[in-house]
Amino acid sequence: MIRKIILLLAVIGVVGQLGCTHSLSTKGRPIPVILDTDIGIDIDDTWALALLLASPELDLKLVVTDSHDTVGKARLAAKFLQCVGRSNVPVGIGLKQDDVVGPQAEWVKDYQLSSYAGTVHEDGVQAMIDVIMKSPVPVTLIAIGPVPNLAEALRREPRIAERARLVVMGGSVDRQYNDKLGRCAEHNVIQAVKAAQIAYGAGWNVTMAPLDTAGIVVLADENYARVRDADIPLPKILMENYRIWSKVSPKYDPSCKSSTLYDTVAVYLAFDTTLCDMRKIRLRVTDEGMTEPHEKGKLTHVAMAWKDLDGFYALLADRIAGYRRSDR
Ligand SMILES: [Ca+2]
Repeated sequence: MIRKIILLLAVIGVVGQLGCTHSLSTKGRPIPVILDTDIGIDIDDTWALALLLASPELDLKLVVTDSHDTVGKARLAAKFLQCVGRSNVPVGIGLKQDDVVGPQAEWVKDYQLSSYAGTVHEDGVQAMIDVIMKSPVPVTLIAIGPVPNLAEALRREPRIAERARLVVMGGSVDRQYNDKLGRCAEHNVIQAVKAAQIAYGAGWNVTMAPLDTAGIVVLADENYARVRDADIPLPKILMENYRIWSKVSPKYDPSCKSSTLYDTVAVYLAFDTTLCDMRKIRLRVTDEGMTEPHEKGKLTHVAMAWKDLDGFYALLADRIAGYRRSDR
């Protein structure tokens, strides 16, 4: 009887809406993904990593650190993965630019990469290429920072564009939510404009979470409280990092709400898009770092607005607050 009801619901599309998170997985199998992240600068990368680990539609094959001190960032990613019981995930060190780790450096001051139980790739760009080229199914590359690693990977092995798709947090397309600013040169683009021009314009399928949608995500109220108060490792370690990070960014108060969680939207778009108003727009990255519509631009799937932002908040809280390693 229950099966009949489920079948009936499926036919009329109700299951598709309630259980909408499987819409992009391949034949029910988790989607292989690589996370390219500047974790440590803003805290939202850590939230995004938490959401990714707590999303059964996604199979995290590799985390590669991008921008600034990629070695320090690899220590941060590795310690986080280890603390939440996911040291099965390899960590790759991306192209190093400087010695800046960011406000979460305090959390890893005594942690050595050599103590990571999982694999550490000294050449994270090559590891990224290898995962993509060896995968029997297309890999989804989730980029939540500036993208020098991606530009370098495309330079070394252009065929990755045929075997991967890109989901990126970056850009600002219309930004109607803030009339004062209008479209602007978004951080991840302006930090490495040439790389963004190469990666956002490459031959792969590109999905974008621009500021228009990613820039208004702040978890608060009951949904935030569930994550803050959850007594299991993933949310506890996340909150530990948020409290350390907020010492350097005191305008954020971990007792009542999150900071802006830009990067979580890119992770969400890697497995589902139904909560967003998606548009196909030809975009080009200008030398000034703008992502503007242009007739010769790259056809991009852009999350232009939220259809159900409250639904996304509930998903974010449900997953992070409810994550247990044994669920995987
Ligand atoms: Ca980021």
